Amino acid sequence: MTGADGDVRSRSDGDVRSRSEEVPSRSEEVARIERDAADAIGAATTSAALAEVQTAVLGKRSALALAHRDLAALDADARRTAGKVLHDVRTRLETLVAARAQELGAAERAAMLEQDRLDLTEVTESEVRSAISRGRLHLVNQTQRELEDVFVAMGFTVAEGPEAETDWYNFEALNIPPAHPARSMWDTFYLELGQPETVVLRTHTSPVQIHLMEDSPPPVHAVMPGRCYRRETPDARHLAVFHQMEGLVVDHGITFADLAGTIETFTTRYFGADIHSRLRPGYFPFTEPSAEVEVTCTICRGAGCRTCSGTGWVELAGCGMVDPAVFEAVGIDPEEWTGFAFGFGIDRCAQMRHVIADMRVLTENDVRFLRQF
Ligand code: FA5
Repeated sequence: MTGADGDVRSRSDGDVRSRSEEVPSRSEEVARIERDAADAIGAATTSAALAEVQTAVLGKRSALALAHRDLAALDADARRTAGKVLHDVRTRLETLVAARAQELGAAERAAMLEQDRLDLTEVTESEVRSAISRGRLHLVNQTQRELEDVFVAMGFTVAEGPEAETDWYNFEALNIPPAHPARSMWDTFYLELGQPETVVLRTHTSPVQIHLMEDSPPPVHAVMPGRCYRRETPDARHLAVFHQMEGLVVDHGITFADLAGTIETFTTRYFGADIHSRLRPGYFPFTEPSAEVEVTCTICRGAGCRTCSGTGWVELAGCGMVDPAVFEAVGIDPEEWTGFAFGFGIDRCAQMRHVIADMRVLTENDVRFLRQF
């Protein structure tokens, strides 16, 4: 037996044997220390376990360190030779530890990356829960898209224009000069007064007609959806911020019959054949002749109620043949081109189609109402 205190130790029974018989030689002992240490290093399966093995096989209390201390008992020559052997063993064990540390570190990093990998296709429990309450388009936006689809199917393109308009686009080019009485029914919010131009929040989508005719020569077959603003006290059929779907057709030989046929086709496709619609003479400064499109009130089925102010009818749109003065304002020859225009209330269409007694619910954002659509 070897120990820190000498080459040979007496057995507990006090029976001392000769070195050659029972006690392993120094070199056998060192070989065993190296073998055991190498096995322990190879058996470590984590970096933390390896750190412990490193302390056990190379640290101050390791068998190797004790063997080194035993060298003191040897004479100078033997100490030098044995010291070199121990040094070489330490170097080899350190190399083994370093190699194993690299292996384990790489495996652990790979495992961590795998664990942290972001799987974008994975459906988590919270996603399943949120899918149940997933949002959707507001009824007005849904309606706008449905109206666009109906008109696109009829050969119209879709265009948009600004919500802040100069006085010229919102009024003057539409044949509504300053002080024209029609301005009072389209009173709105003024963003700038006069300097250099009056700028308003548009009261209707009709100014987009002007932009379109200025920007592209006829023929024109377009619808123009968008938000409008009016100085209005909200009630069952009116909002201060609402939406319109403008329509404009400019071509050769367009007549009122084309306008009436287009309106009829639209109302039948959007509301179904059961809805009763009519054109009633109306007045707009930018169309001549002009009309209003009305449908039987879907709330009372024509009997008269609060929503339709007791008339049994609800106005959905204004329309008419484009006034020659408008063509002249945008440089289109009214002798060559004719056209019609219309402006449907999108919120009003949604109201009648979905039988909503009071339009104000559209702006209240009550999800119990909105989630029905
Ligand atoms: C106009 O705004 C014209 N620009 C329509 C037009 C276009 C006529 C092209 C001729 C040619 P009016 O103010 O009537 O017209 O509005 C048209 C439609 O918008 C109404 O029939 C209604 O459906 C809707 N509407 C108007 N005011 C409101 C409001 N305050 N709240 C909700 N919807 C409204």
